[in-house]
Amino acid sequence: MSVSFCGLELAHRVINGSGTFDAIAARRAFGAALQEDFPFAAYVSKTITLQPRAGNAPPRLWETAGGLINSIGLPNKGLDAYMAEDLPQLTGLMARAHPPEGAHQSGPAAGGLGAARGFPVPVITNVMGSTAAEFAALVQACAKRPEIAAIELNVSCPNVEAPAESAAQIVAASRLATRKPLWAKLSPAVPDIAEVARAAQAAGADGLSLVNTIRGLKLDARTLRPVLGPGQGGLSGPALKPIALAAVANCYRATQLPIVGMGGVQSGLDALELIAAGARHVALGTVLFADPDAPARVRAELHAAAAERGWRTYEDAYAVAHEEALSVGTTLDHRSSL
Ligand code: RRO
Repeated sequence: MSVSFCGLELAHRVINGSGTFDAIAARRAFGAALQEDFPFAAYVSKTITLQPRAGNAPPRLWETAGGLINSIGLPNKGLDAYMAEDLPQLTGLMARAHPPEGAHQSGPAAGGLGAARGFPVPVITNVMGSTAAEFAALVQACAKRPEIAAIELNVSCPNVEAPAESAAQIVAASRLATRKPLWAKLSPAVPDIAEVARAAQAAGADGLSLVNTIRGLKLDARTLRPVLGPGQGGLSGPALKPIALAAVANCYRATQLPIVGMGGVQSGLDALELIAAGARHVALGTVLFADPDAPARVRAELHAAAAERGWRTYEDAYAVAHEEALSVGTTLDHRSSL
């Protein structure tokens, strides 16, 4: 049984966060083995802009207590080269990508927490413009390509100046340009993310990606000057997890839109927490830099963590954080009898 997200049929619950896994480079490094054992249920591209961008001055990364600060600066070859060069490669790669044999278990994994067989991996293209009109132009170009299953609007990069228009205005302009599923990737650095999510939903968003990184600063211990080339960057990793959980919980309550939860997921329990807060899928990001085996490990741990609680299906875990608290001791009995 596949699991549905905004009309896409996905093999399981774990995908990648935009910009944290380069599938074309991985294919080059690992060959066909990558396809036989593709780690994600959907593939989200690095952010694409209208024009090519070189990215920010180095250094671009700083590992900090509890996470990573990046100021990558959206290096990408631009829309035309993405469409002409990368998309055909990604499509070929994903059409033949299937989850590993061993992942198709029954038992506690069945019914939505396990992986379905034989589903191609949809390509989600992440785009960013500097105005709503630029977003709409990018989306219009994506709309023409049947290989693109859905579009993620990056309205939340901490490393560039935000467009003058609101997230809702960007979604509204983009909505006019496509009937494909549109996800808005939101920043947690706002007073009330639920309000932004509600406005994005009213403007036509089909789903939400929560959350992007939050701006952080690292100073050199001796000079007390910024370490990263451009000064500040986006903080990701475990330090972001409580922020992501609150964002997912608040946006779930406000909109009931399908949510991809992300931010500091290192383990299956982290993933289960996001699902309990209201995420339908979970994305891995920073953990991939330290542990390339994280996708399979996180999925196995997710199944185990659900089974430990007597949860046999995904729906048993979905949004339980919003249910009235049960007294300790009755929780497991109550759940396992469902
Ligand atoms: O490329 C980046 O610097 C970047 C992007 Br587009 C983003 O959305 N989030 C982030 O932390 N870095």
